[in-house]
Amino acid sequence: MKPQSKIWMDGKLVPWDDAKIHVLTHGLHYGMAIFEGVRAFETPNGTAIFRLGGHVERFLNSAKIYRMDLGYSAKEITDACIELVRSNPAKECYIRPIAFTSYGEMGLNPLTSKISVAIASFEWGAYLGDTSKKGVRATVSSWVRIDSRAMPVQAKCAANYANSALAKMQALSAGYDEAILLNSNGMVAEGPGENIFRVKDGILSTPPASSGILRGITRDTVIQFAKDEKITFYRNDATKEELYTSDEVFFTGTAAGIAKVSEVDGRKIGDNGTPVTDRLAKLYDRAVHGRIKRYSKWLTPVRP
Ligand code: PPE
Repeated sequence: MKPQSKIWMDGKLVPWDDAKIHVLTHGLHYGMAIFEGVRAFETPNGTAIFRLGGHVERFLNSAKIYRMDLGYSAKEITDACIELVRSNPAKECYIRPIAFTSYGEMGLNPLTSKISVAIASFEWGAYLGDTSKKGVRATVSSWVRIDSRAMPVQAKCAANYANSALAKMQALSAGYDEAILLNSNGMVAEGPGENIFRVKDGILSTPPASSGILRGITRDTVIQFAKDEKITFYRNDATKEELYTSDEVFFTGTAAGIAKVSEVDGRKIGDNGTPVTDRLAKLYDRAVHGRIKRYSKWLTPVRP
């Protein structure tokens, strides 16, 4: 990781190397950390943060689900993200707000812990590499996606990512690039850090929120594109064999962007072209870089 100059920590900007916490930090031991992933892009009007409002809202909702009192309003978190990006050298960056139960007492009860809030920004290339040509080779994991009866999937909690990491390691060990997790009903849920879409006979679809997924902001962006472009779109459940026989499959996420899938468990996907994925990926690329006027409402300029 290439260091930036500042990190926002508990209300102020501190030098990158000083943003440290104690090894007995409560959240490190019990998984009590909620976080976001946001990106800032270069636009014709300078660096701008994409869909910051939606990310801050989800951050506050994650905190609410875990009964964490952040002590900062949506506006304060928003302003902190802007100030941070402005203070750091990168023109395009990934922004990681995180809130966690901090150092003080050990023992499971999180309610006695103080909550720390930090925001870091750093350069981070496409999560799954440049997939525009080769595409991602994915495999359906034997790890089942966490179920909202056990853990709230809608909260972006660090603990959820133990499930993701198990699936990711399994996929990599088997020689694939990425995992696809099914839910406890055996239906397609999502990737370890991405939502998933498929295209069959020109119809775009993605699993509904009720399938136990994180309601992705990139997923929402793609749904909005589909509406605007008059692409037929449904939220519906799919089995893994429906993925095997899809014309196109792609992942979406802030880190991953729109990442084309070229294979699922040895079945080639998209051999006959990926016109819908390519069209949506191109729109996404242009929208985040401020090149489409109707989507400029999604961009918060860092230097107004
Ligand atoms: N599902 C999961 C489980 C998930 O972690 C993400 C984001 C998404 C869907 C897509 O959500 P959105 O970014 O709002 O479109 N994963 C974040 C963290 C990845 C990481 O490895 O760290 C991200 O993409 O920022």
